[in-house]
Amino acid sequence: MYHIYTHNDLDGVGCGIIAKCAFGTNVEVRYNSLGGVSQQVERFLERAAEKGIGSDFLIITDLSVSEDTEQLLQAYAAEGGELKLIDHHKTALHYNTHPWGSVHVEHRDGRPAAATSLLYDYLIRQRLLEPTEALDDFVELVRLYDTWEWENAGRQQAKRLNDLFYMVSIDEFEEKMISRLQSGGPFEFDEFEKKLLDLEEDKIERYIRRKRRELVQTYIGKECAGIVHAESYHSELASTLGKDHPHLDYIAILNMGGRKMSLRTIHDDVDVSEIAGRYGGGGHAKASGCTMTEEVYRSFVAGTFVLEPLRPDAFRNRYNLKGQESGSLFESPDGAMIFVSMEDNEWVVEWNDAMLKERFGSFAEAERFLKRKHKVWLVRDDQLVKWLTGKLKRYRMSEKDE
Ligand SMILES: [Mn+2]
Repeated sequence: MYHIYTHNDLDGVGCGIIAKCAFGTNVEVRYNSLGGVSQQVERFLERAAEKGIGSDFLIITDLSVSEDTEQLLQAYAAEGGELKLIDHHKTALHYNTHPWGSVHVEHRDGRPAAATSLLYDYLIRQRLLEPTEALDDFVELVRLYDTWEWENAGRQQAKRLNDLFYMVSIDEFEEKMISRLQSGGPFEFDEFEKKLLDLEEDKIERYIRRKRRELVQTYIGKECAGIVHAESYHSELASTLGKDHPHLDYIAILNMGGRKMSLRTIHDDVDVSEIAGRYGGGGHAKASGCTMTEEVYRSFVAGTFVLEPLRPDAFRNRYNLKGQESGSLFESPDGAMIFVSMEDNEWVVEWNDAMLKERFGSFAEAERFLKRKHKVWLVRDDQLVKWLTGKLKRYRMSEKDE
């Protein structure tokens, strides 16, 4: 009998689905959260010790176990127990020191790996599963979604697969997918699913529009973080907020009910798995997470509760546009008016009529500085007109005085 312990997200359940395609009724699949797997695996090992080692093959996918459990697994393997840990998380690479560890962040051809795509390759290599067009398609969609590649590749279908996954129960999703994968032909959604998915997309859009107005900004350690509370649609939300506010190092999404925090970044020079690691979590460079410990609660929840949400940049302007050499007008939360313009080939900042001593090589640098340090936003055209009129008035008055 095969026993698969895997994650309860799309990639983890993808592993369960292709394992069932390979082994039929000769496999028992258990879906676990990040925190729950060690205990489950230890229980498996206890049962195996009672039954006598030899009849079972343990496969762990898309998840890491605790150090204690790792040692128990090592002992199990030493006694002849068959097992394999297949994963794609950078933080799991140390399992490769064990003969049963198989952790690869990338496939041999350089594509970023997902647990489902690694397990699929493994099952094919071991001649335990015959590849088909439908299986290839399904595995690739899961991989595209789990590695974020779908965004750049424009593969909306991958995201829709994940949406569908969260719209039905795991059991229902499993059943639907297995029967579709066994029927051959390319992998497709049926008409009913397409309708459901369209409705869901509208719903996500509305949710994100609301959450956009709840984002707060603060420094946690050296990083400038955007923080928002949300229970659903973490990936979509983080990607929208990250693009809205590229000056933020990462977006932290807090789920109080689930006592979890997800971290996401759009930047190549920020590694959120390292940041999650500080709080006992892990994951990928661009997407990671951890449990909401007391420390996390203090810094991210209690420490930011009094903050006002970030104001978005005006986006319908015709005159007050970013990056104009003649200038762009911003406002800060305490009501200061900030004018960024070009002077002698450098970008300079006028803060309530006084020049700041900082100079910048590009508009983007100036904007990043102001947004990170002062949470400024681009004001609407009518505020620019009001500000210019005020300036003109003061200028005339001073001329009269002379
Ligand atoms: Mn995964």
